[in-house]
Amino acid sequence: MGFRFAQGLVLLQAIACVVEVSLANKGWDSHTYPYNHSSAPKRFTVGGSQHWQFGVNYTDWSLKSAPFYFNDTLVFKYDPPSNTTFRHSVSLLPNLRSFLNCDLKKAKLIANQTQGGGNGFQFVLKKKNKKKPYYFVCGERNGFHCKVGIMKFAVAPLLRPRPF
Ligand SMILES: *[C@@H]1O[C@H](CO)[C@@H](O)[C@H](O)[C@H]1NC(C)=O
Ligand SMILES: *[C@@H]1O[C@H](CO)[C@@H](O)[C@H](O)[C@H]1NC(C)=O
Ligand SMILES: *[C@@H]1O[C@H](CO)[C@@H](O)[C@H](O)[C@H]1NC(C)=O
Ligand SMILES: *[C@@H]1O[C@H](CO)[C@@H](O)[C@H](O)[C@H]1NC(C)=O
Ligand SMILES: *[C@@H]1O[C@H](CO)[C@@H](O)[C@H](O)[C@H]1NC(C)=O
Ligand SMILES: [Cu+2]
Repeated sequence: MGFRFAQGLVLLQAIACVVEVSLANKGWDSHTYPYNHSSAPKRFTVGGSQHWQFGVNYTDWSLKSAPFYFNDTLVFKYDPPSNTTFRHSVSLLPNLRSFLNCDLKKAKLIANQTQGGGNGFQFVLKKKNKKKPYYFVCGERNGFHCKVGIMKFAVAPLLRPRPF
């Protein structure tokens, strides 16, 4: 089930990208294009008002928030460790297979359990990733938050179209 779902996600993202690019290519007539593409990078709070927590569908959130462009910032907000809340963190996984399986063996922790407090942990989508999407997961409980809590999403940033 997880595999089919994630494949669907990748496909949906691909479709979203194609639509976005084909719209952007018509950007010379800004009136036909519903969005105002100012070139300023945007900030996204991951999960919107739900923040980064167990059981929220971040795939859904990312599809609805797309497109993401290079230099946009993702902000992960989550409660610092306490006796009454789940502990979360943010890790990057290296490839689609580890992402589908919530396999943390090669996970790179980018924000520990305390870094989501206050204004949250900020991550800038950099171009150096080139063709590879970013695979974000919560690595807590040895993959349980990723697998069961569905705290995972992929982002493939696009080049921001230049305004004409
Ligand atoms: C796009 O947004 C910028 C900055 O907010 C504004 O100056 C510009 O007039 C807008 N362009 C259009 C076509 O709405
Ligand atoms: C999460 O949202 C995606 C996209 O809207 C959907 O395809 C998927 O079935 C949802 N996953 C779960 C576990 O509800
Ligand atoms: C991202 O921002 C840096 C510096 O703020 C700038 O040099 C670079 O061209 C930007 N990259 C993209 C893809 O917009
Ligand atoms: C949290 O739990 C520990 C051990 O159960 C206890 O010693 C501590 O006082 C608790 N802290 C708070 C803020 O309730
Ligand atoms: C989490 O990261 C912050 C900032 O790098 C650091 O100050 C803090 O000691 C770390 N906390 C833990 C529990 O590793
Ligand atoms: Cu978590």
